[in-house]
Amino acid sequence: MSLKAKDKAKTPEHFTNLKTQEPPKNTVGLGAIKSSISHANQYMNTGDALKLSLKINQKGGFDCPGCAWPDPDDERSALGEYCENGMKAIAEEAQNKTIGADFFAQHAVDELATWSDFQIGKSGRLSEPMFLEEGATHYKPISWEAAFKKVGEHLNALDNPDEAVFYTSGRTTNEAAFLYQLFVREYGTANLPDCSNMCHEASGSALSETLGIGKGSVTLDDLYKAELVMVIGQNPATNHPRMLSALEKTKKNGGKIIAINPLPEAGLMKFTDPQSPIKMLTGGTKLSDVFVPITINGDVAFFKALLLKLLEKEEQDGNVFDKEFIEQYTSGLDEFISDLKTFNFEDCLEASGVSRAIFDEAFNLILNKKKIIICWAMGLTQHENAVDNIREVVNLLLLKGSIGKEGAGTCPVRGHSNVQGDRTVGIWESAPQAFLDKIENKYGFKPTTKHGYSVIDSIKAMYEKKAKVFFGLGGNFISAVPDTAYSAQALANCNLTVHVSTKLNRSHLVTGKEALIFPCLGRTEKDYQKTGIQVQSVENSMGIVSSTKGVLEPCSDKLLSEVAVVCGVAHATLKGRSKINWLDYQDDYNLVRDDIAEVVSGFDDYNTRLKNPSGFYLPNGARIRKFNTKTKKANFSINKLPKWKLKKDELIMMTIRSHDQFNTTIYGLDDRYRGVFNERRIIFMNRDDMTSRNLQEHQVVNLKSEFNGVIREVNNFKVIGYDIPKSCCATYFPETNVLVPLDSFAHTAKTPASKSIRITVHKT
Ligand SMILES: Nc1nc2c(c(=O)[nH]1)N[C@H]1C(S)=C(S)[C@@H](COP(=O)(O)OP(=O)(O)OC[C@H]3O[C@@H](n4cnc5c(=O)[nH]c(N)nc54)[C@H](O)[C@@H]3O)O[C@H]1N2
Ligand SMILES: Nc1nc2c(c(=O)[nH]1)N[C@H]1C(S)=C(S)[C@@H](COP(=O)(O)OP(=O)(O)OC[C@H]3O[C@@H](n4cnc5c(=O)[nH]c(N)nc54)[C@H](O)[C@@H]3O)O[C@H]1N2
Ligand SMILES: [Mo]
Repeated sequence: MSLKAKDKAKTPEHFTNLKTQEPPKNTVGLGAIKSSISHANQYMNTGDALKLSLKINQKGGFDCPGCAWPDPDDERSALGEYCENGMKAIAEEAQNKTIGADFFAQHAVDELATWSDFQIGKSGRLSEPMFLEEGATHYKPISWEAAFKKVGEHLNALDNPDEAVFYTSGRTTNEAAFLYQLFVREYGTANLPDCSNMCHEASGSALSETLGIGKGSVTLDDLYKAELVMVIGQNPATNHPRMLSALEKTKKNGGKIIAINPLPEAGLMKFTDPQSPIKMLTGGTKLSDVFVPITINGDVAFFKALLLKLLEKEEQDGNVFDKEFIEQYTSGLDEFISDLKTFNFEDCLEASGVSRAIFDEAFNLILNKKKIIICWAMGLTQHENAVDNIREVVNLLLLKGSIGKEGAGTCPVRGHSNVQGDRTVGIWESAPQAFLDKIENKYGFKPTTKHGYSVIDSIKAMYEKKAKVFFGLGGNFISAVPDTAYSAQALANCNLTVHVSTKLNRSHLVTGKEALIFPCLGRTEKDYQKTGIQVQSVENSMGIVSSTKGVLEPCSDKLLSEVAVVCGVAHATLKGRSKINWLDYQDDYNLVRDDIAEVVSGFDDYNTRLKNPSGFYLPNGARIRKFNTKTKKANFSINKLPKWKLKKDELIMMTIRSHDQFNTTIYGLDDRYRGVFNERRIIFMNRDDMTSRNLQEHQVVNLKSEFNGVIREVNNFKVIGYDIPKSCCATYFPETNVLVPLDSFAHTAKTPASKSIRITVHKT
């Protein structure tokens, strides 16, 4: 009997032999170098590893597929501007093992689904297009031509283009992303959910409304010049390691750092730059001046406590707020202040879970600073009140006039290496009308003005059989999305699921009636086309667009670039009725960039400017105090305290990344900086919460979440006593996505609330 979709979607529940030790007090240094070399050695040959390490993030080299942190403008390390986890990302992509017809003939889909994500990822690079026929147990090879035709037939057979969903993950380059959204719009829908919906969507919503641009406002240079950097809900040592070098510079220039996080993440404490031999010997830099161990989702409360005390001081001394800035550039101060006054300081502080002593330390650092940067990531964006979290961050910056000047501003730290660029060039289910008008002017078809499905809406639509074809440009949809069992059924309800991928992942195993795998080139590989090797481009977290060009030979001659895949699908689907010569683009990506230059603001002379080895900055209103909001000013906002209360026995759980994973790609089974080795099925708990439940270290438990009367359950996790606030706990994603309710998401942004899930812990 074949496995049900929900069983294939779940990660296997067996243990891999947990070992724990005290978490280290310092990050990077020798451990990181050892770990990156061992990853490179294990999966790549030495020549390739060396070639890559010399070209990564170098001018004229390729953009690291690891994260979206920007490259220094002037002084890139000759050793290679890389980090341990960047090295793991490229070792994973550039591994020398490939899988094709033989592998899939040997392993049935049901068998592969019983493998762990770690095993699935280590099977090798996908090397040829594969097709899973209806009712078949194994994928079989298919030619590109037949595969494109199949997609076209399915899309053209739908009653309405809105019955198809086109997902994007944030590694897709600007060129591929632009063509993809163009195809989707010409086909007739705006169903363009993307990983950003699960990531920084809440930042985009809050920032657009308050500052008129959905992106951050600072550059690396600002970070170096800030008097104070606050790092909130972010674990840079693991997820943006090169940020630590920037923070070290902030400190060297006299800046202070406050970290706000339920976990004392090692990287927030102390850092040793692996590229500085002297630092390696002398033991590194202390990073955080104040560490605030906040309770999960206590951020609005903590900010309100700060704002109340700042207001009190301003009323006393009159020199805390930047009144000139407020007067000239902002709107809504009076309403904001009168609302703030309705809150009680003690209540807010209590709700934040922070002691008065630590509050005072943080407050004193903020009080007189005029150049403040606030950085944040998923710890703020993945809550039901995520948009409020970020609007409250903006309130603080506005009071301090800390926006649109050197050393000050917003810094949402993006995840995927081109997630920001994808949105800029049109991957957006609710794109602005001005953009759609430009498409119409340029191409002569009228894109639908109806908003398309976000990730959550897409899942519901597939579940309810309103959407019948799922196409994924990159990513690992089933493992990334919430509510695994429901979402698996949603995919299984489709007529066709298609994934454009570099590596095998669980989404290839939880399929519609028919399924296709399209293997594509990765960032590290040379992209040969008719007019020669192609360059592509990406935008980093700070709005700099730069080129990326692979250096290795493709791992198989049957791979296509993402651009070529999109052109192939578009041609096969729209043939005859398209206004666009799709196949021309794949021969010469300069043509794509010429189009982007015409359609997307900020890209004039794209092809010429891309030749600048450091890339170019996109316009950013907030940076120059031009706030493109409804009021044409920066807006203060009014935010409520979140009102959830835990039931007796309930804990609030955040799903986080270990040090050895990139989202759903599991590089290894260790989480070195948290002292966890060889196991992912663990739950970090406060030791008092363990005692009150009579739980021992490494005891095996099952976890349940209840939401609107529905109970979700996962089995087999080992308890680890950890330095985490009471009533809070943490597990790794994707293992616990099963527990994340689909209907628990950020208001207005629909980011799944995967950092605040109420659970109960049960002995087995
Ligand atoms: N190596 C590596 N690099 C990556 C990724 C990866 O998986 N691996 N993923 C990439 C992607 S797509 C993204 S979006 C980023 C993610 O980067 P991060 O956001 O750093 O990733 P998370 O592991 O989700 O960590 C969230 C942090 O927020 C804290 N936190 C959780 N809840 C709260 C809260 O309520 N308040 C506060 N103040 N803090 C909280 C957690 O303790 C944790 O330190 O990294 C990118 N870079
Ligand atoms: N519970 C919980 N869930 C979460 C999160 C969380 O913190 N907690 N985080 C959310 C966040 S922030 C994000 S961004 C999403 C991530 O969601 P996704 O972006 O969908 O997931 P990834 O794991 O990054 O995708 C990995 C797959 O991408 C493919 N791939 C890698 N490189 C390339 C490439 O160059 N081209 C193509 N075509 N494919 C490639 C590989 O096949 C690989 O298996 O997950 C979200 N889900
Ligand atoms: Mo992300």
